[in-house]
Amino acid sequence: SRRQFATLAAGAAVSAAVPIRRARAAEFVFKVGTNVPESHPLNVNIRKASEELKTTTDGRFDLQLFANNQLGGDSDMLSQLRSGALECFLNSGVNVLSTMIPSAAISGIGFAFKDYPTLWSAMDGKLGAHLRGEINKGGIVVMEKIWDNGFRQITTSTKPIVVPADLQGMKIRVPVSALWTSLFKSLGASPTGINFSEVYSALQTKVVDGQENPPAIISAAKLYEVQKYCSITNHMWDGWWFLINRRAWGQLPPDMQEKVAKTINTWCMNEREEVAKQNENLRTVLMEKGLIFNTVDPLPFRDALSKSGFYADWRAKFGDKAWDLLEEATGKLS
Ligand code: X2X
Repeated sequence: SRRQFATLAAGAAVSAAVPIRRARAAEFVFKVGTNVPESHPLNVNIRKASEELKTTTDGRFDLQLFANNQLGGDSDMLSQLRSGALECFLNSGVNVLSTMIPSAAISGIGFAFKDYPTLWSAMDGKLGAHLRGEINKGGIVVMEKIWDNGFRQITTSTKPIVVPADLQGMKIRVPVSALWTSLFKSLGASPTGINFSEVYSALQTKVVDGQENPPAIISAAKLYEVQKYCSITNHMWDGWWFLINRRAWGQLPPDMQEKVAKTINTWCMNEREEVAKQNENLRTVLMEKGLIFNTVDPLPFRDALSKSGFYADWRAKFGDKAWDLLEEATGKLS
């Protein structure tokens, strides 16, 4: 029709005026959702993977990042992943993914991993393979390497946490997760499950007094604006699995699956380095922003967990087989 012709002509005039090469539409467009701000190494390295894949697949595969909860909070993104509305989602087995696959949460046991070497040998080894198996059984594809979030520290607006008694009755935000809630209840706190998308405002409006996250997130999400103290508890480690909708993954030809997996896992290794550096170095920066730091002796916290039955309860829930796999990496936990 004439109107269609007019529109086409206008479109042609516009593209002729803009000196860029017209990109061929990608054959496969995968959206990927994350829950942290753009500047976090998680997103920086997913973007790098995306650029590399654009080149190495000649534009056939387009990984489009939607960072910082643009697609909704973790609970929304998990639903979208399951329905296929979202092809990829970064989440840990301890976070909302555990509401669907409880057995994937075992890496979040309190004070399990003493340092990064212990942790990576477990997550890149038998424990990680077990966890990916559990996620696969739940109908979700998962990339081999887990992306680092880091060892977690407690921030509050009210007081530093030095001994377990300081947590008594404290209103603290935890992710939406039975294990996380149980951990902080066992330490005497009063935890509330809230998606990360709501954390800044929950702290600002004093719905909760504290939260717990690694320095890289405290910095990227500017939580120092609404928190005063940061206590180095290292109470648990957490990371993000790169999750993919099974049907979407099945549509990729095998050679492309291989290329995508390899690229994602390679940039993940770079992310791990950057996150570890940030979690180490950002302390000074955060102090300059006004956060008051204190170190913590973890032993009384671990004792409190043992006495409350935390380890025994979760061992019973996860089962001896999975628990033995965890303790093979960490040593005896209870
Ligand atoms: O929700 C959190 O606190 C975060 C961003 O660290 C996780 O994804 C576990």
